[in-house]
Amino acid sequence: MTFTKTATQIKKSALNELAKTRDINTLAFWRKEYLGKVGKFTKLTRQIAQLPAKERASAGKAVNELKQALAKALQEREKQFHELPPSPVSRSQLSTFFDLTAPGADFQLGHLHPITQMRQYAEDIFVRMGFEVFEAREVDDDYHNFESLNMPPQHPARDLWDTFWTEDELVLITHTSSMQHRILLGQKPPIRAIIVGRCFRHEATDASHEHTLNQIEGLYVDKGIKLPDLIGTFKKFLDEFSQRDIKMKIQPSHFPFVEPGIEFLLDCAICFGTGEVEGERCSTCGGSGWLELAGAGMVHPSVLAEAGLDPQKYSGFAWGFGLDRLVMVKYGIENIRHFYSGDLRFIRQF
Ligand code: FA5
Repeated sequence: MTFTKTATQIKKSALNELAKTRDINTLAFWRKEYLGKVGKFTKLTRQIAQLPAKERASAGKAVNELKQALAKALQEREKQFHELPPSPVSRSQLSTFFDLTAPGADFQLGHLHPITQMRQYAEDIFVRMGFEVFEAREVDDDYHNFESLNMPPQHPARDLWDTFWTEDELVLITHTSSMQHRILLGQKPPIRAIIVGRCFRHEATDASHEHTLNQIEGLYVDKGIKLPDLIGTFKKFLDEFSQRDIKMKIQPSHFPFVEPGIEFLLDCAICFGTGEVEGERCSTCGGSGWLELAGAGMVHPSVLAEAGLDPQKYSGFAWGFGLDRLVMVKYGIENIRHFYSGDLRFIRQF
């Protein structure tokens, strides 16, 4: 092939490929391939020296023409890229090009769910008070959820909890008390434990009842522990958690694993204890003015004995409160179902 023909071919392929460049980055690759130190144009120029003397003049002319043509075309293409507004078309053409050095695009960071935030907040308070934090199993056996807590099979108190069972007779825990036996077993008092976990109940849901709820259990066993220790410790935590002197009511209750048993109720944050909102019954507290927060009491002697602890020597208290309800009171949330609604307008407020 003659020198001039080669030059013509290089020009043709160069202009062709130049038209295919998509941006200044691909243009840089083109420049290197044709005009770079070992590019096609440079290589062609070097061949002139090997040509017979009579052909060199026409070869030189061809090379000059080629150089001018490529330089002009390159200049025009560069101008086009600088003038090109960023359009969807040019962006889609860019899609195959990945610029490692480009700064990352902005995106909105998420954050922890309010229940998780408040669980960590509560855990920190308890750790400062000297408790150790444990996590409950979400699926457990009948023994830990019921039997070890003084509720043998057929015990009527089991009806307090509408329960989900698996086909192999495991239970989705109804309360974090399911961990009490494991924590007491083989331990030498003092025992100071906090148990956090998700619990499940077959509930008809309403403003204060969910099928999935979060409980925080407290368990404290030592020599000489009495009911006022329970009340004082729990009140101290509540004040710290809500950052105010929270209004609380205590009333008797029954749970087979405590004796005596009590309940803690908090002033409803929606109706401020009046039971009414704009002349209607307050749906958050059912019109009572109080929201039941926790079951509690002195650990039953049978529960201590089942775990190998001498009830003559040791006593203790336990509580189990609904974290979701406590967060409702702290922030004035009127319906527990917001937490699992997946509604970002709610979640983003925390
Ligand atoms: C219990 O679960 C006992 N294990 C508590 C306990 C522990 C008693 C240790 C004695 C000693 P209860 O079913 O009442 O008790 O639930 C405790 C708290 O969990 C309630 O006061 C409430 O705050 C919360 N809770 C219970 N059911 C639901 C529900 N369906 N939705 C939201 N919160 C609930």
